Amino acid sequence: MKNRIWNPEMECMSRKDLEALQLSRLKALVDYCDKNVRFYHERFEKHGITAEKIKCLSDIQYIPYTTKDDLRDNYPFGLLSVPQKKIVRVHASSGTTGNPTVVAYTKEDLDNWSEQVARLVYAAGATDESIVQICFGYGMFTGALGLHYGLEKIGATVIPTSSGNTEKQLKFMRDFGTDTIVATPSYCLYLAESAREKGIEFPMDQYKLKLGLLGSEGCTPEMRARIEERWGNNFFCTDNYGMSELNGPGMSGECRERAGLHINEDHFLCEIIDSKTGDVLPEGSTGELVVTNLTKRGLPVLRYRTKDITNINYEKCECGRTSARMSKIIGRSDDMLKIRGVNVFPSQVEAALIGVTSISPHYQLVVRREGFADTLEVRVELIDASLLERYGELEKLRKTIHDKIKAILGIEIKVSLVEPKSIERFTGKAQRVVDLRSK
Ligand code: DLL
Repeated sequence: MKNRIWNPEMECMSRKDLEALQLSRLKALVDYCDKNVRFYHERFEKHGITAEKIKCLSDIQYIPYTTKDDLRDNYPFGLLSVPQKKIVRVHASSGTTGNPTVVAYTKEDLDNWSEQVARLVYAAGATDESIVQICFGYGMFTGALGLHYGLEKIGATVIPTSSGNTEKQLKFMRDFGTDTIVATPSYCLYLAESAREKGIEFPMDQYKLKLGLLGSEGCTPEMRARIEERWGNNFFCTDNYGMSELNGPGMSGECRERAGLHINEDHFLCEIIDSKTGDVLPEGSTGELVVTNLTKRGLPVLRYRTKDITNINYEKCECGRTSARMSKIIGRSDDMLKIRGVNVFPSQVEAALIGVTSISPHYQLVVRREGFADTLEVRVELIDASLLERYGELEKLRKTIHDKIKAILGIEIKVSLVEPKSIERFTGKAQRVVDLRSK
């Protein structure tokens, strides 16, 4: 399939023109926040920041970071920059503790958001002929409505099935001839497995799925290969990244080259920082992504600390776009597990597991404190329960998995092989880690 570009003027801009646009938008945003958001006004005053003092993009470093706690402390509407009557939509993302993070959109914000998503879904291969089933939960989560509006913008036929009810999802897929799915990678895989289970009644060739617009959680290349193989029929999926505080989906996504996630740089100014020291890192470094949403007006965020670990490549892509590309998210600086001094990301374990035969791709990491040491148990589901009765084979499999994970993480772990379907399934983001250390 040829690489198609929704908005060539913006997506293929020269870096010089792009940076000039970013600078003028940054100055306008600083001025806007200064005049309209007390929180930013007070911060700017304290640090002597004014729009006139921003002379080049790197002057952004004089602006303090905004964090999730800042949004929570101003719950629900303390960071609004317009009277409530100008707000046309509110979303929220729940955290593990404290108040949810509330985000709000003006009419103009929704238009920008749809444009951002339209570019990415078009780059992935969706068109006005696509029939798209959105299996993200509609509600306070930004995923469903974000993709919904962007896909409608390009003229696709949108089927808002929302999350859950797997039987019905599969029925609509077959009956409506759905060719594109929007879901988390884990749910997309779960649907494929469920479709295969019903294989005799409804053979796989009854499904017309060709494209998966996946996102909202990590997906290793190995996991992606598994999803594509399970759906078969040349199913192709892309990784899409975003977060509620930055509108939702629409910040970045893969094109058909799948060589990094294209950032909508005219809207999002990105930096990579050292998450411990807060220092901005040189181009090409891996670290925490910090994003300024240059065009957001309802509830603007400046230098937002995403906690997501990635790196950015500024070279032109084979697809023709000049926009920078971020690598797949390597992990979060805060879901990163530190086990006996070693950083562990769930995605590393996933990469080790996929490719091992006889196990399903469902796994769980259980962290415990035993005495003074932290221990990691990796629970992995078998495909065939009868293996549990064949001790020799079971032990061999356990050792294979153990050695693979140990080689990657460099620490001792315990591997438990558990019965098929005993690890909880999620229709939203999968919860891979059970941390029992504080219990
Ligand atoms: O997950 C927005 C979204 C919806 C993106 C649908 C893509 C598709 P939140 O619920 O606020 O927003 O969660 C944001 O999810 O900081 C990442 O840690 C993680 N995340 C999102 N997309 C990816 C991805 C939406 N493609 C948080 N890969 C972010 C890895 C992702 N992690």
